[in-house]
Amino acid sequence: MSTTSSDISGHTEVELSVTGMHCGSCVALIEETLSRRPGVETASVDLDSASASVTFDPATITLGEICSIVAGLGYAAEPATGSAPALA
Ligand SMILES: [Cu+2]
Repeated sequence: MSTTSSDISGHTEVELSVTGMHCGSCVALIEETLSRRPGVETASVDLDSASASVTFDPATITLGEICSIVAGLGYAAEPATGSAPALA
């Protein structure tokens, strides 16, 4: 994945763009749900920029699963395109 980067420990950090959040409760829900999942090291959600930074172990959980977890909470998540300009 071009939007992920791995360090030598095997952990991967990805920036997600998350839509559908309206308040701090949304942020907390996503952060808590993600960070409880095995394989997720850290999950940091930013409401203002509608983005999430997630560090995970790709041997345990995949980027697709992370997006599905967020979708299951009622939001939409997709890898942020670091190189291409967003449509906003
Ligand atoms: Cu909310």
